[in-house]
Amino acid sequence: MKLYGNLASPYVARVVMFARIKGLDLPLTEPPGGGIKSAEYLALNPIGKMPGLEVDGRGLAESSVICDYLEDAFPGQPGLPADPFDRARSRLLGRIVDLYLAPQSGPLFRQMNPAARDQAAVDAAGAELAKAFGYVEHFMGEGPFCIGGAPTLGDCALAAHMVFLEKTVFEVFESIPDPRSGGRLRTWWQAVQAHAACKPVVDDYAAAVAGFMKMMASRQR
Ligand SMILES: N[C@@H](CCC(=O)N[C@@H](CS)C(=O)NCC(=O)O)C(=O)O
Repeated sequence: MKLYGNLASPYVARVVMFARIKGLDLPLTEPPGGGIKSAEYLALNPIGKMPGLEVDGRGLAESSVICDYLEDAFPGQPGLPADPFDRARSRLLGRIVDLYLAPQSGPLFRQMNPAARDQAAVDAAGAELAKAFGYVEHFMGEGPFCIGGAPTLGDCALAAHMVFLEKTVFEVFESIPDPRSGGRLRTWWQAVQAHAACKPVVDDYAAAVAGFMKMMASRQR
């Protein structure tokens, strides 16, 4: 089994963290043919995005689906809660990330350059992010993790995306606050940072995104 991609992607970071909380040894591998648009990689995953998983020569795509596969194939150390409703809530948090948080990044990326910024567009995206964080907090349990006392799929999706937003939004747009400054998301983040499987992925991923942002800034000059 091979996990393709690199840690500059929040979707790859989601799967890497999920594999770690399950105690799986699943190192990241360079895509076959040298990249995600190579003929070899596209033969496995014609979507041409990372992550991709190869299992006995067969390809699988989409980070949450890959996590679901890992959970089914390696049930030993669980990556989802035991209770069916809690399992659904953990998955739902991943869906909220994908459907309501992630779509705000495109519009905000276009406003990166302060000299050419449309503040109304920033404010609109910021309002959508605030709404989405409200959905997240609504469906989180008491914690400290998203659902209970151990990290599950929802934590992996949210933690990776939170780091992405930290580097690409909260540190860039003064008007968009980091929701981890207080309340439930603060205690959640403290738990993520204190967890032996989550923290190294968070740190490695943060370094990768910081490098990407530095490169973007140097291009703007
Ligand atoms: N919904 C996908 C999103 C994956 C995705 O967008 N990956 C990006 C990296 S963050 C990618 O591979 N982009 C390359 C491209 O679109 O050509 C998932 O959950 O795996």
